[in-house]
Amino acid sequence: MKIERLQTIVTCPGRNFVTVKITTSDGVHGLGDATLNGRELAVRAYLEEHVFPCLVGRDPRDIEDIWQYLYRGAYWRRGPVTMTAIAAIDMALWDILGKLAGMPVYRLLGGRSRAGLMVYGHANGRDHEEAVDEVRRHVEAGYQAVRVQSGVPGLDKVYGVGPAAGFYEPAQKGLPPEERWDTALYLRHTPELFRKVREAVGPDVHLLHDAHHRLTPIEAGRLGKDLEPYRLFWLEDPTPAENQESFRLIRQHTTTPLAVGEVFNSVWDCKDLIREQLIDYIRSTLVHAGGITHLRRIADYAALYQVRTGFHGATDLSPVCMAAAVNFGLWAPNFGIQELMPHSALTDAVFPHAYRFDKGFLVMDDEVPGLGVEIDEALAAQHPYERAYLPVARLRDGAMWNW
Ligand code: CS2
Ligand code: MG
Repeated sequence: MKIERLQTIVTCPGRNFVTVKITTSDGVHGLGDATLNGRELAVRAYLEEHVFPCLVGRDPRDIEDIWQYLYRGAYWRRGPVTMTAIAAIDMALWDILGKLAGMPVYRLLGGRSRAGLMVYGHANGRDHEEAVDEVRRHVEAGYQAVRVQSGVPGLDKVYGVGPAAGFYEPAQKGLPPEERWDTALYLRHTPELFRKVREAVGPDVHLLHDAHHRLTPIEAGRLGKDLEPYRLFWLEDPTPAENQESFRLIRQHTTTPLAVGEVFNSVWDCKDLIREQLIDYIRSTLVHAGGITHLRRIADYAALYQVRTGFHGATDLSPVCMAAAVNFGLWAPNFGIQELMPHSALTDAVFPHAYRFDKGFLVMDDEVPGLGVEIDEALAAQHPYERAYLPVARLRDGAMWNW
């Protein structure tokens, strides 16, 4: 059995997705998500120009050797483009292996550790009142965990808040929109938001918040401490994590659990955070951190230090990645929680899949071989790529900041 054909399928059913399709000499195909929000065509070029020619004729079942070949053989190791490309190949090969074995990928990993994956939804409001209403709506819809983001008085636009309650798609067509940021205003208003939310929904709903890389370590420690009365499930991306030791300072000041990692692309980005137990959840995801093969290593390393998974699951991760995440989460003994920003009906039509939302959990009932996701190539072709960028943030004085 050989890898016979490798393709990238770029489609934009409301937002851009890049999908790898690998077809074997036996006619079995597998899919992998290769979407890197705002840099989609860089990954496509890396795959088509530098990866695909090296894989034709290889045995698709040699998943580990192909992973090592693409990682060590690149010489220029790591980085989001390289590791997203490797991830897509890896997911597609696991999909093929599952189809060959006639079983879902979670069975190849070691079977079910749980019936379903607890998910958290996104309650976004332009002001506190709208955010509280959105939390209530999610609780009524069955969510047991809700991430809460709101506008900040004095700031026009804030990460996580769209033009209307609920919906939020950060990537914008055209050139990167510029947003103004003011940490002092954010630090003043955020604890009040959670006081109101906790008052509205009571103590049992898991509440999460994403600081989205915007604070310094001491500011993150202060916010974590100010949020302690509201007992968050986690405070996410409190500060940029290139300097992993900066989390020591945050940890000194707060017991609010910390989650980080959606922008990480290998275990080397989080090894010290995990080993020193500076975080509680690792968010690295299958599409940006080397696929199932590498995330298994990260999850097992994290388990040694009682760090749980909390995979990224925004709308720029396609249903292919989400299907892989559900398989992974059904198996992973140290699964923590899975982010779920539901895709649009059109995206779900382009990527029919076996996972589904059920009372606050993602479940996969049928024993669908492989990842349990497909792509409707004809429908995908009706929605061509449209360049789009994530916003950038500047401070009030105009200096670039972290979006
Ligand atoms: C966010 C994402 O879901 C999250 O936690 O950080 O919305 C992130 O901004 C986007 O995935 C970036 O493409
Ligand atoms: Mg985030």
